[in-house]
Amino acid sequence: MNKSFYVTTPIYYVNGLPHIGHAYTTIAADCLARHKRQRGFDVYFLTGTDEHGQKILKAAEEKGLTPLAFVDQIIPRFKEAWKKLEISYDDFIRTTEPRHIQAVQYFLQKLLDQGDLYLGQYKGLYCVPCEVFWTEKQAVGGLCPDCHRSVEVIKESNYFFQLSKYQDWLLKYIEEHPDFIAPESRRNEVLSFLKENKLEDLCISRPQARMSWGIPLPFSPDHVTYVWFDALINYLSALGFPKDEEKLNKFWPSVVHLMAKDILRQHTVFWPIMLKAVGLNPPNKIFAHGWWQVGEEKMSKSRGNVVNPLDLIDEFGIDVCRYFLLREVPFGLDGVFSKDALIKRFNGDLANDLGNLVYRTLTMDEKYFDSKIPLLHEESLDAFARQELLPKIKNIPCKIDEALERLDFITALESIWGLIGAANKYIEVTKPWNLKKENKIKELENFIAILIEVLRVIARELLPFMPQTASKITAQIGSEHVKKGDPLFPRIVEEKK
Ligand code: ME8
Repeated sequence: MNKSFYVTTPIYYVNGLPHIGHAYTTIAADCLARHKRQRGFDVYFLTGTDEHGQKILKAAEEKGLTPLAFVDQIIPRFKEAWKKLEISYDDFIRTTEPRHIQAVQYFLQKLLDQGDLYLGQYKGLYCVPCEVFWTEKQAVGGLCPDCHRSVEVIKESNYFFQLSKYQDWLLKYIEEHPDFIAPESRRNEVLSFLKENKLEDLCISRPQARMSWGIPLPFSPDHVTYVWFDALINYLSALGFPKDEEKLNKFWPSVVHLMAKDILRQHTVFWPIMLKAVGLNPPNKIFAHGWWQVGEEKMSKSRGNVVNPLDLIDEFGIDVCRYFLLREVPFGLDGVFSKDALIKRFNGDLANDLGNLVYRTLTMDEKYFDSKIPLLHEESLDAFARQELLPKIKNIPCKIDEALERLDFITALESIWGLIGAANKYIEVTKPWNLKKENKIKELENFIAILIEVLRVIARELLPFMPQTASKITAQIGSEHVKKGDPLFPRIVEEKK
């Protein structure tokens, strides 16, 4: 039986269009999904949209539309963006779908029936744009600590979920499972939060009279579900929770949830406790990456400083964007987005290293062997090929597996570029034109054959990261003959500033 792998992105708010930040998480998830598929796993890759809550209601009102009409207009824009970025998701969940609403209502009813929910009075400071309640200590000067806008005082009767009951269990669970929250810095952050604070019970409803756009509580139609409680359950509703036991057993809990650090607390505190309460295991891994910034600021819709991934694709191509985002910044740290940095990667790693290797190899094969691919005789390879190329060819899959297990995209890519570098060096030290001059045809055949083998390995291993480039290379080195096309990455001449 195949092993299963489930990977998710956050479900994005649809009060704006996707930007580079959303594309980043989604590309990372896509890369993992493609990698695992390639290694024979049964993969379920989920993305989707978070469509309830005050933020969406407000955005719809501003456009003079009902919330559903508003979200229905935005969803195709998300799907188009993901299509353009070659995102190979298996499922796209919308929180307005019946399958999700049923799952949320089942969840709530179960919690109520087993005594985990109670009706109480809520008084709090609420940030409308962020949809988050803050304590007085957090909302310094009456401002939301995240977006720095004014918070509102809200008093109302609501349902609460007893998080506090599960605090000790959660702390112990995190301590005993070192790989559950990554990177390490985020794990430590959650651990100190849990050690230093007593969890307050979570207010999981909103009065319908104040905020009507949400999933009604099955036992109290005067209330709708708090949007975060609703949203987190998407990871289960996509698996057919609670009815589809087969799918659930197959993919839960072998899941990696990807997101940025802004929504770490909801995923590492609320979510595992919610799961525990309904008798399910926590997810295998929660990985919170860093933020793409523009200058000193986080890139975000509300700050209006976003880079549209579609514009970037039009200018540089999909694979260049994918490569840049995964290669430039360690997954887990913040990074500053700049076109200059992208062009530098393009001209260096892509044009000079990869593009040149492919083009030179195909050109030589065309010139020396009329595009026919010579046979490889491993036993008579020269010392450089045996010592520098063969071990790399053999070790790369394992190195990539190990690196991607840790979501270390850079190390995975570096192992591919290590082989690219070695192959380029091989061309320089071997000087094939001399082999030709000296009529050393066997050596020349082996030289080209091993380089083509290198390209094959590169195309295979690069596929999860740069699917278009990988297929182009594969097509160029067909079965018996090569088909040299144009250079893959013609250098970009930088404009003078
Ligand atoms: O939080 N850098 O949705 P959202 C990197 N609906 N990643 C970024 C980013 C940036 N500057 N900006 C956004 C929500 N992201 C909820 C999620 S899940 C059950 C509910 C990415 O539209 C990153 O993945 O605000 C971040 O966590 C997510 O978009 C937030 O998306």
